[in-house]
Amino acid sequence: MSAVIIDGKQISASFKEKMRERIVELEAKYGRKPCLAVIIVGEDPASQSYVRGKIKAAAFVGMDSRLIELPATISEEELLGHIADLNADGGVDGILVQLPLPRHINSDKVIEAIVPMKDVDGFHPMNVANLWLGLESMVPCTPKGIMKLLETTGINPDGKIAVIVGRSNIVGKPVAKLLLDANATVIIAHTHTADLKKITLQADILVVAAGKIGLLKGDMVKPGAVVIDVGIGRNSEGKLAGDVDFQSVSQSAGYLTPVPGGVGPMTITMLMENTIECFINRMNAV
Ligand code: L34
Repeated sequence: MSAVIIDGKQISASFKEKMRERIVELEAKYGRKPCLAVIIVGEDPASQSYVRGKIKAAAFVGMDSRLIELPATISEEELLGHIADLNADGGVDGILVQLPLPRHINSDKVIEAIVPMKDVDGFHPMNVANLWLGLESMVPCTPKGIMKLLETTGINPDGKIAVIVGRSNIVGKPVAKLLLDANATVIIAHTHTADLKKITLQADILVVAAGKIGLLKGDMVKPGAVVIDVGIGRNSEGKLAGDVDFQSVSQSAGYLTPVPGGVGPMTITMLMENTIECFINRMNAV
């Protein structure tokens, strides 16, 4: 058997098409377009590539964007100054600081400095608390994108066993909450999980966000399971690859997201959606 490949690039293109029309309507209604500000610190090639993707997507859907490129040597204080300026700028609806940040900068402090109303990543403690309480909140882009991929593919998590490998604040924890809200029975596995294979074999839906290229092999997947690969890195041949060993897992899984072209494009597309949401919230607040 061979898995159905979930085409994140195509699904994200159709979402962006709809957003493009939506933004024309929003501009007519409110007199301006949504505006996303992205801060990148340093010159990590992967981060630069993701940020370029974000700016490109903003242009595609017809929103304004600002790219703020800062040197890796910038002080925390100076970075916080840039955030304060963007917080105060009425023309900016969304603020994103690309992670990871250089070691001398405390990312928790940076995340907390972003005013929750412009927190398009949904990383601010206020948004995290609201998400876990089931109150209105900004939902982090990658988890939101994963849920949209499932929905678009016609996969309903209700009553299913969902296993998440990885417990990060950006992916593992929030996607666990979203799957729980969708009535899945959720298991979170991580680096200290004793027998990972035993756990992953139980999954009807498997979300792998471990940050270890090729971690999940075909014999760790129940036949027919839905496998979502959140990992992204370079393999020994220098090619982009995920946390899922595509070759072997595509033999046993029922559905599988590729890397590239799976979760990554959806992350960017959900960022566009969150920026529109912040824009509307702000327009209705004044
Ligand atoms: N603040 N930092 C903040 N917000 C985020 O949501 C992110 N993330 C993660 C890293 N740091 C962040 C991203 O934007 C990961 N991430 C991300 C975004 C886009 C892509 C991958 C990761 C992406 O576009 N991936 C393409 C391949 C891109 C390439 O060629 O390098 C794909 O098809 O998977």
